[in-house]
Amino acid sequence: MTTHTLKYDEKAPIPEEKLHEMYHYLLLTRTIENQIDYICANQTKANPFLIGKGYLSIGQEAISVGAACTIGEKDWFAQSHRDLAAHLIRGVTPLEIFLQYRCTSRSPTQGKEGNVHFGPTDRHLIGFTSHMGQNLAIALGTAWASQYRGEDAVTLTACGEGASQQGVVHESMNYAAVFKLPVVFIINNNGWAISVPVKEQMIIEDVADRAAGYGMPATVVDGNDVMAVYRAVKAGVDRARKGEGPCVIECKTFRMTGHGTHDPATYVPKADKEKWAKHDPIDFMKNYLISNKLWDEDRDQKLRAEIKKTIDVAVNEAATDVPPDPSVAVQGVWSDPSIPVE
Ligand SMILES: Cc1ncc(C[n+]2csc(CCOP(=O)(O)OP(=O)(O)O)c2C)c(N)n1
Repeated sequence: MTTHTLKYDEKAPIPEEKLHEMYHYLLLTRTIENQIDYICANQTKANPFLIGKGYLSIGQEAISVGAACTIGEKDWFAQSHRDLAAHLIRGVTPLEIFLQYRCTSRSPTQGKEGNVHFGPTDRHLIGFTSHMGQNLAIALGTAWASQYRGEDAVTLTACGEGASQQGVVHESMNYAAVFKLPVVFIINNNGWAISVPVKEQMIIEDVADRAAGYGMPATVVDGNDVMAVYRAVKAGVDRARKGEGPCVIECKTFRMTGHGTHDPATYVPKADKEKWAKHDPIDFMKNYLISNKLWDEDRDQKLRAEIKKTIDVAVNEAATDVPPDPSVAVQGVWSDPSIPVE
C-alpha cells in the first residue's frame, strides 16, 4: 500500500536562517538531555537533584525540532513524551526544564508534576498526559476551537507507534477527518514501545497506511532528517490552515536510549543501535550544513560552548530553588477542598 498520498515538494528550499535555527535546537535538546541522563545516572537515591526518571528523545530529536519549527505563536502543540525540543522552540527555557525535573516551587507545574509531564498553555503547549494516545484526543479540542472561532491556527500532535495502537488514536483520527479539523498527526515510529518491538505491535509496515481508512492523506519520512520532517509537516500545516483538514506524517526513527533513564534496554539488538548511530540526526544535519558551505567547525565549536554555558547556568540556578509549599497541592484542582463533602 502506498502511504505517500500527501502531495508536496520533497525538495522544497528551506531558508538558511531556518536551517540554522533547527540545528541550534537539535544541539540544545541533545545537550540538555545528555545532562539529564548524566545527573540521573550519578545522583544519590537518598538526596536526588532530579526527581524520578528522565524520558529522553536522544536520537529522535529531529522529529520534534522539524515539526515545531513549522508553526507560529498562535498554533498549538499537544506533544508527546519525546518532544522536549518543542518546548524549547515554543519558549520554555532550559531553567524551566531543570526546575520541572526537580519538582521545585518555581517549576512550570509548581512541583505538582515531574519530567516531561508539563506544557505551559501560555506558550500553546498542552500538558502531556501519561495515558498513551490521549494527547491526540486533547489536540482535537484546540483544533476544533480554532475552527469554531474562524481562526486559522493549526494544532500539531504527536505520539509513538506504540501509542498509535490505542483506540483513542483511531477515534481521534476519524473524528478529525470527519470534521476536517486543522490538525496534523505526527507518529514518532522508533521501533519500540518500552520493550515491545514494532513487529509485535502491528502487522502492517507503516502506521501511515491507516490514514486512508479515515480518508486523509499521509506520508512517511526519515525522522532523523530534520529537513524531511520540516517539509512534510509544513505541507500538512499549510493545507490544514487553508481548511483542507488533517493528515498523518509518520517519522521513522530509533530510540537511542532506554525507555527512560532507569531502563538499560538490554532487549534492543546491538546491531540496530549501531546501524542507527551512523544516521544520527545531529551529525546528519551538521554534515549537510558543512557540505553546503552554510556552517564550519569554528561556528560549531562556538555554538556548543554557548549551549554548554547556558545549561550550566540553568542547572546552577535550578539548584537554588526549594520544594513547593504544601498549600500549592490543593490549588488549581477541580474541586475546592475547603467545601466539605456532604
Ligand atoms: C494507556 C497506556 N498504556 C500503557 C502505558 C505505559 N507506557 C508508557 S510509555 C509506553 C510505550 C509507548 O511507546 P510508544 O508510543 O511507541 O512511544 P515511545 O516511548 O517509543 O516514544 C507504555 C506502554 C501508558 N502510559 N498508557
